[in-house]
Amino acid sequence: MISPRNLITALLGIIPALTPQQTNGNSRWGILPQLLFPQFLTNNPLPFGFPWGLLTALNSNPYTSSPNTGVIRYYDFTVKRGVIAPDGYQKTVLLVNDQFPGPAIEANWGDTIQVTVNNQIAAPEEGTAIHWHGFLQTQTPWFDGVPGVQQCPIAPGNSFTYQFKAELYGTSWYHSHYSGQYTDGVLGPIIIHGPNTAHYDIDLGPVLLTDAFHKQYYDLIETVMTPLDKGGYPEPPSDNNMINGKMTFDCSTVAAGDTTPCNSDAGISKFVLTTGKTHLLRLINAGSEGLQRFSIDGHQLTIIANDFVPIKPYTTTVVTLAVGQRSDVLITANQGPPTASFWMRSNISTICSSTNQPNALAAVYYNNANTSTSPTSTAWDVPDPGTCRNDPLSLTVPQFPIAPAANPAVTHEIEVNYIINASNNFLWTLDSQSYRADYNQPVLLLAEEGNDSFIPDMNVQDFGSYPTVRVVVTNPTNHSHPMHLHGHNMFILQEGTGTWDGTIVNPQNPQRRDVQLLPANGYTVWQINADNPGVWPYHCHVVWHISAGLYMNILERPEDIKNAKRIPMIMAQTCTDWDAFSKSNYVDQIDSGL
Ligand SMILES: *[C@@H]1O[C@H](CO)[C@@H](O)[C@H](O)[C@H]1NC(C)=O
Ligand SMILES: *[C@@H]1O[C@H](CO)[C@@H](O)[C@H](O)[C@H]1NC(C)=O
Ligand SMILES: *[C@@H]1O[C@H](CO)[C@@H](O)[C@H](O)[C@H]1NC(C)=O
Ligand SMILES: *[C@@H]1O[C@H](CO)[C@@H](O)[C@H](O)[C@H]1NC(C)=O
Ligand SMILES: *[C@@H]1O[C@H](CO)[C@@H](O)[C@H](O)[C@H]1NC(C)=O
Ligand SMILES: [Cu+2]
Repeated sequence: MISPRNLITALLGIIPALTPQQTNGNSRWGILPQLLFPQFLTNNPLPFGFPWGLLTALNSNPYTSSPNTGVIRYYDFTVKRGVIAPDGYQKTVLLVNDQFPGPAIEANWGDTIQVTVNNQIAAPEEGTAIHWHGFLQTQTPWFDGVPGVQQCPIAPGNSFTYQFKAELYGTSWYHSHYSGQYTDGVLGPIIIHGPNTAHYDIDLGPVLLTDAFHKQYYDLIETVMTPLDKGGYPEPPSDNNMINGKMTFDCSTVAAGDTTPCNSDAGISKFVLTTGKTHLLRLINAGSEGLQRFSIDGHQLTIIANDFVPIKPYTTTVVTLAVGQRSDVLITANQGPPTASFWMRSNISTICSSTNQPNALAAVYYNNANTSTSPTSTAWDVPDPGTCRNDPLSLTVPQFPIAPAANPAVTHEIEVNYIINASNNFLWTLDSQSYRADYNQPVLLLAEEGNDSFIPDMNVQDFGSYPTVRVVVTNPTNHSHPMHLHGHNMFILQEGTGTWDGTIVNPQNPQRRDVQLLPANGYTVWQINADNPGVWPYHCHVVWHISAGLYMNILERPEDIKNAKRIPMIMAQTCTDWDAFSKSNYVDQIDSGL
C-alpha cells in the first residue's frame, strides 16, 4: 500500500531529518524563506524598468517583435558528480553548480543569455551538452545544444559558451541532451519576463515536477537497451515523484540487501502565499517519463500560458503536464484565514506512466500559518481520465492570434512505431527509422558543408525550402508520446484517437506550443512556418524513448544553411576536442546518444 504511508512520511518530512545540503546540495528551491521573482532586479537592476515598452501579448507577434535590449545575462555552469538524497535515498547524481534542481536562468524578453558550461564530469568522464528548451535560436541554430546534431559533445575538462536571445517570454527549462544525463539531475528552470497577460501580485517562480529514479541513468538506459530475452525492459518504473526536487520516501520499501543510506523524513517543498493575493506558479514537467496531474487542495488554478505561449485564461482543478511541457498558473489565496494551509499535489498518472510511487506532495501555507505543521486539507477528487491526452485544443487559445496557412506548401506523414530487431532489442522508430547519433559528425555542420549524404541512423528528414510545412504524425502504438520540436512553436491543428478527419480546431488561431502529447492509437497534426534554417530535433521527450531511437532531425532550408556559411569556428572546435577525447577514451554509447 503506497498512499497512506506516503501521507504519513510527508507529515514526518514537515520537519526534515536531513539538511538542505544533504538533500539538494546548494539548491534553494522548496525551502523557506522562499525565493521571489524577479530575482535579478535585486542582483542586477535594469536602469529603465522593463524594456518592452508598449508591446503587450495582445498587440505584438512574439515571433517577429522581440525587443533588442542589449543586455547580456551571464551564467557560469559547472556540471559534475555529487552525492545527495533528494527524497532521502542517497544517490550519485550529476549537478549544475552543486544544485538539484539547478539554478534558474532569468532574463527579460529581448535580453541575450550567455552560459559557459564547464564539463567537470569525472570518474567516469562523460561528454555533455545543454539544450535550452523552447528557445527559437533563429539567429544561432548552432547553440541549440544537441550533440551530434548542432555540436560535438563538450569533452570532459572542457568548457563551451552558449549565447542566444530570449526571443519568447514565459517559463522554460534547460537540460542535458546527452543520453539520459538529465535523469541524474542536469536540469533547471528558465524564466523570461515579458508583458503580463493576466493580473497577478506575486511571482513564486518555478515549480519543477520530476519523477525520481533511485538508480543512476546509465543503469536505467542499460536496462532499456538490453535485449528483451536478456532482461531488457523498455519502461523502467520511477521510484518516487518530487516537487522542486523534494519528497519523502518510505525507506522500508527498499529491496532487501540494498544498503544504500536512506532516510524516510527527507522533507518536502514549502510555499508561502500572501492571503488575498494572486500568485503565479510556473509549472514545469522536467521529469523523464511521468505524465503529471498537478493540483492544490481547495483551490482552482487559472492557466495563462502553455510552454512559451500566453493563452486566454481558463480555470481548472487539475493541470496535466507531459514531460517537457510547462503551464503558468495563477492561484488566489482566498480559501481560508491567514493561518490556513493546504497540500500541493502532483500525481503521476499510473495509467499513462510507469511508477512505483506516483504522488508528490508539497505544503502551501498562507502567510500567518505555522510552517512547522502539516496541512490537513482534502484532495480534489478528480479521477484520472486515463486518456493520456493534453487538455482539449478548444480550451487552449493563444492570446496573440496567428492563422497558419490553410494550404501548406507540403504535407509529410510520419509514423511513430517500434521494432524488435534481430538481437531482440526493443527500438522505437520515427518514420520507420530508429535514430542513433554520431557524436563526431553533427548534422548541422555536414549541412553547412553541403554534404547531404546522411547515414540512415541520423534519421534526417529534409523539409527543403517550402515556406509552410504540415506534418501528420500517426501513432498506432498503445503509448502516448510527448513530442517536442526544437526551433519552433508548432501550430497544433488537431489531435485525437483513430485517424484524422481533416478538421482543424480554431483554424484562425490554433494552439501553439513546443511539446504536444501524441495520443496512443491516434494522431497529431501540426504545422510550421519554415522560417528558421537549421537542423531541428523532433522527438519524444520520454528519456527511454529517445534513447531507444524515437527521434529525427528536421533539416530546414538546407540551401540557406549551405549558402550562409555563418556557423562560428567554435562549433568545429567542439569536434576537434571531442575527436581527440574519443580517440584516447572509449565512448560507451549504449543508446541513441540523446
Ligand atoms: C508551530 O508548530 C510546531 C509543531 O507543532 C510547534 O512546536 C510550535 O510551537 C508552533 N509554533 C507556534 C508559533 O505556534
Ligand atoms: C492525487 O493522489 C491522491 C493520493 O492518492 C488522491 O487523494 C488525489 O485525489 C489525487 N489527485 C488527483 C487530482 O487525482
Ligand atoms: C539491435 O539494436 C541494438 C541497440 O541499438 C544494437 O546494439 C544491435 O546491434 C541491433 N541488432 C541488430 C541485429 O541490428
Ligand atoms: C558526408 O557525411 C558522411 C556522414 O554522414 C560522411 O561519411 C562522408 O564522408 C561525408 N562526405 C563528404 C564528401 O564529406
Ligand atoms: C501495449 O501493448 C503491449 C504489446 O502489445 C502490451 O504488452 C501492453 O500491455 C499494452 N499496454 C496497454 C496499456 O495497453
Ligand atoms: Cu515516447
